[in-house]
Amino acid sequence: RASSSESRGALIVLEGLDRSGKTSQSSRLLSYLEGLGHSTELWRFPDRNTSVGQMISAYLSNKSHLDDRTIHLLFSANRWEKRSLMETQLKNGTTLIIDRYSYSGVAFSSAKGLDIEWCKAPEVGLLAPDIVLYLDIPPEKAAERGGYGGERYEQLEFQRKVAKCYQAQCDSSWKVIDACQPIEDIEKQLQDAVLDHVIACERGRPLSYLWP
Ligand code: Z5A
Repeated sequence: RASSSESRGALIVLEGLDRSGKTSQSSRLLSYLEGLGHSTELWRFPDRNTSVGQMISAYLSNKSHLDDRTIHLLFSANRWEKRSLMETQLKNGTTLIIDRYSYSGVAFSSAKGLDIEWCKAPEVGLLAPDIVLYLDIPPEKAAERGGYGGERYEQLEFQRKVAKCYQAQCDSSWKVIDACQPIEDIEKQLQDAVLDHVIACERGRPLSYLWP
């Protein structure tokens, strides 16, 4: 489904395992697009600043315990509470770089054994990214980077399952980048991958909705 064909910002999503480099690369991409004169913002999910986000944060830091389906729906609600602002900003011409989105929701919850279609259902109707940049790293390599902290999902065995659940979602619309390359090489590849999308959105590519 598609709507209007007005000029707008692009919705760029970065996905990948913990420590794959999403935070580092999102900031670099932000500087690049801003440097070219494109109005750009960097967002991340979970957004821990909202009341739902605070519940998620308590869960991730093991300060609270929630049923697997309950936390899944909270992650989704955290995206829904930002959806209208997301649409407003895109229609204002601002490109959004988003560090994690619905694909994280589906990957992490289905890695726990929840049915993938059940996991995808609450995401229906959220805005679809113009491009998903997947930073691909073997879980063992990611674990070697900076060490895992104490958050709930930061365990090698679980990250292996998450990697498989990402693979199950990957299609030809994803740009898969080898995240074991030097930071600057990845940065350049991401720049090359996004520019056409930013321009196509400026020229009026219609918004689309999950799941396209
Ligand atoms: N979650 C969920 O279950 N459901 C959902 O719907 C959503 C999320 C949205 C949130 O974590 C947790 O919530 C997450 C998924 C789950 N759990 N896990 N695991 P988060 O978003 O707060 O944290 P994170 O995404 O895992 O971020 P991170 O640990 O900060 O990783 P990162 O952003 O991908 O990597 P980084 O900080 O850019 O880099 C990590 C280190 O590697 C750092 O020292 C860098 O300097 C280094 N690095 C980066 N790139 C390279 C290269 N190319 N070579 C060498 N070293 C590098």
